[in-house]
Amino acid sequence: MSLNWKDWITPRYSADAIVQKVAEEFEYFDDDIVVSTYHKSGTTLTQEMISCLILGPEKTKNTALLRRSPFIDFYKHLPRDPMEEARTLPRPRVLKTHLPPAFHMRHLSDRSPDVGPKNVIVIRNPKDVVVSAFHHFTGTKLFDGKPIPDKFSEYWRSAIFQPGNVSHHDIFDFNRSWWSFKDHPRVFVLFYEDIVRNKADQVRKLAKFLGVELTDELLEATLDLTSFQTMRENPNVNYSIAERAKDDWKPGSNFIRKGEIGDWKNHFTVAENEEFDRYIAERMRGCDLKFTFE
Ligand code: PPS
Repeated sequence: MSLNWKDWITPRYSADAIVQKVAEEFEYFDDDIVVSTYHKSGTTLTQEMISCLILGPEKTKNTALLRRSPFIDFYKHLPRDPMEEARTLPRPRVLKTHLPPAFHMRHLSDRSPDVGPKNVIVIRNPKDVVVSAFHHFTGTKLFDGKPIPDKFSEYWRSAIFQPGNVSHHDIFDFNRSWWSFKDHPRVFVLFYEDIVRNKADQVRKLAKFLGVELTDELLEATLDLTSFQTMRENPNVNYSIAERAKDDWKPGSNFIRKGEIGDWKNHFTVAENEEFDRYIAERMRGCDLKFTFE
């Protein structure tokens, strides 16, 4: 699976010049950790887990997420360019992107075990991703340009069958292309559903990949700070209650929304679900990546 970054459809949150800069110029260090996900797949939760392990629970608790873990391909509505923000951070840095491996080929093409940033990928089943994205995109006032369909039946078809239409590129290309790097020594793939089901196990694996000594105390603090309830109530993580961003969210919507596996069952009709299942089977043919739907 190879996707050239120039074929990527720039999502609405970014701009062509920004993604080009990430692909060609942004300077990474070998001790960087880059969380790369298709949107709504558990990015924030994973950033929080890594932040606890690398930056420590105190800093994680008391600093706004965007200040300690910049979203480098994002450019809208921020007082500072996130790539600039990243340049000023002490190392090791914890960075976020929503970009596929094609954007990281400057370092991924080197397969030496100690060269290039460590890449943590999070994959979530596409049905729950599309549900989560629907609530995010219809719940904020941030997405200008072409209207976002406010009926779920229109939204999911648009998001899945016309990538780039509502915002992002194709979810199958994205996940298949990262999955093809799963054995790369600097790549670690996590699944959202595994984190929700057994976070302690995933934190242990993550700590091993990151080379962090995980004491019982650190594990405990990480689990506490990344519980759904704690993250929902934390204005440093939840944009819907953060002083600077809360006005962008419509009443009743929440960035840290439900945090469950299988909310798609409350959104798709039986016929829509069958249609989506057929499409998923077609798009995942020949790939051993398996999604968890329930
Ligand atoms: S984004 O906007 O792309 O960065 O969103 P992302 O962080 O990738 O995904 C958001 C979804 O993750 C859920 N979430 C959590 N689930 C379980 N536990 C914790 N602690 C947690 N924190 C965030 C969040 O609620 C979104 O999923 P939905 O299904 O909408 O609830």
